Amino acid sequence: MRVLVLGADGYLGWATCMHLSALGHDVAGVDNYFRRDAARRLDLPPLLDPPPLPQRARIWKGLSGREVVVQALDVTDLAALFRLCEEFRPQAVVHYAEQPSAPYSMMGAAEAHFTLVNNLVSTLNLVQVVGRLDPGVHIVKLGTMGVYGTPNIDIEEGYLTLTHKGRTHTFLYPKTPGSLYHLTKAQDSDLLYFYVRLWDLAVTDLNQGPVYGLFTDEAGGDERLLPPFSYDDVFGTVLNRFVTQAAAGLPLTIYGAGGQTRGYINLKDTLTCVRLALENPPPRGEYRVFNQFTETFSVLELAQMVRQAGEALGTKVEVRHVPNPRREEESHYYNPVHRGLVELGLNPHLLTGEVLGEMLSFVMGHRDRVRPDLMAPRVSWGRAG
Ligand code: USQ
Repeated sequence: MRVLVLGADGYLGWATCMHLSALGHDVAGVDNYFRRDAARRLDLPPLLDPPPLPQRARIWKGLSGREVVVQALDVTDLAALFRLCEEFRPQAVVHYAEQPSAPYSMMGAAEAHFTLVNNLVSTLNLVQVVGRLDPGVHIVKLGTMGVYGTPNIDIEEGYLTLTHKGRTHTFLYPKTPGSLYHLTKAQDSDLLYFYVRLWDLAVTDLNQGPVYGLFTDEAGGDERLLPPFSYDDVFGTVLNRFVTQAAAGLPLTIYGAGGQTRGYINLKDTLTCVRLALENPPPRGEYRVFNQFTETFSVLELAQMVRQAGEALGTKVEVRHVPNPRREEESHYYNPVHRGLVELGLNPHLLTGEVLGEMLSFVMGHRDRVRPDLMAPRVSWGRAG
């Protein structure tokens, strides 16, 4: 299959390119390097800062003999995306080219504006290009579990069937996002659903929970092929932060009471899920949604697991509650369905003490690079001014 990966430089992008390339697919990857530039501008260096795409593509070719075509390209540039697709003629496109951080989107007006424009225009451009060149191209968009929020009923996989005054209809599951970033992910889903109904596109929306991990089969022992691993308060996700904090002897930062529960997934399983979605495309005219996570945990539970894993390695881990900078429920019902990907063959890597121990040991080996000043949350969800 010819697969185009938009957002190939991010946490998931390059790992996805290698995974698909190793399976024999022809892969092209593009990125505008937003996240790399923003991390530099905001002085938030990741623990691992892999070389830019052309260098990684060369390393991968040396290792595997396989070519991944890479290019600097901004997906909000419609003409550039059109030219690329005309040339590469993808059969499927994996869309990661969105601003991925909830705190970044809540920093101020400029960041909110960038997030809204980037995330919606990139999705709209993809739809326009696919619709015009070949509406049969399968669009696999990375969504987020955060679009659902934390409703007091079970979260279904994408849709909800309602009976109202004796009549029944199936709608997209109601969305209650908790940050501007998450709101844009609800809006890009609506955009896709709209064009699926209009133009009979074939779309899979992967509503993913927070991802953790560093290791992939394809990177092997070559650190230059590992993903950018952020642990700061803007681009780092909670479990990667906790592991880094524990490895560096810093207290774990639980925001508020810590009852916030989310669906988590190992990076390796993300790659499998994307592959499964690509190998099993929906028919044209279907907007298919999968809830992409493997286990649910509260923040408190994660902290306890990291503490235990740290202690097993002889490290004492302190857990600290800090005032929650976000507006979110700290104690709530959470029971999301996640059947679709398991039915397609996902066999999850669960969060065991061993998995945490491996991550901790790796980060401990790089603890001299950890900046303690990047741990406290600095972006508040409060009203501007
Ligand atoms: N949290 C802490 N301490 C920390 C960091 C976070 O208690 O040091 C809490 C947050 O308050 C939140 C939970 O952990 O309740 C998850 O936060 P997160 O920063 O790991 O994840 P989030 O901001 O929701 O966003 C991340 C990714 C995003 C993805 C999303 C999936 O950045 O791209 O879409 O996870 S989900 O959370 O299901 O919406």
